[in-house]
Amino acid sequence: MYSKATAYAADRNEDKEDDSRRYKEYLMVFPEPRSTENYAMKNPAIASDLSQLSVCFFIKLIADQGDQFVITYAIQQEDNSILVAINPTLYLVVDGNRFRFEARNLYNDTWKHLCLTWENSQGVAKLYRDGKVIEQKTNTNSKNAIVKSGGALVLGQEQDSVAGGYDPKQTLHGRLAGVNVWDKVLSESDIAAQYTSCSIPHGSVLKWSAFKNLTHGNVTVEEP
Ligand SMILES: [Ca+2]
Repeated sequence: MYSKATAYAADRNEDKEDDSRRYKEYLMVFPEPRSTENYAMKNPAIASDLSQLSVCFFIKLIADQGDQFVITYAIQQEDNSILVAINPTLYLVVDGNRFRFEARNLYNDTWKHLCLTWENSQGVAKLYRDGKVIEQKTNTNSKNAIVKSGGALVLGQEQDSVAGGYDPKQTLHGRLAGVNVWDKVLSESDIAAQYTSCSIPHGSVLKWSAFKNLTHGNVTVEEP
């Protein structure tokens, strides 16, 4: 017998299977209503200055709701030291310098694996989706820029001061897993391996396991 209830249960099971396949560790749910109370924060987060970096994560977004900030890193001198935001395309900010990518289809309620890399010799950033590089952007203002150590890294909110200045219209609503940060540009094969094997090496600068007990408000953790 086919009913709405069994169809719903089947969908839920598929969702669960998909989630646990992707996230052997755990995932974080950023619920509605969007609120400045809902975030995860590591403060201080980065121990050494960075002249290059890689940020990778899995994300599942349901709808375009304007600005949704995934990751923000703020220091005293620069509240936009690192930003990863989606509205409706993805943009990266490094030390106040913006890279706007053009990839679409980020909202269809399926998991995406996204990686961003940046280095300060050429001021080049790359966006990877599901293990493949899809865009490269140059911002020459980011040449020689440095991401300074000692700031706060927040998941799900946009900081206008260190660990504060949040706006409910910039809050993340969705699911997040496997957020890791490295102090180097990962190779294309490293990133492809993360996506295909779903095994996430721990970031050298920040690793996902560090955030598990750092949630606030109604952000919840789901384990496989
Ligand atoms: Ca800001």
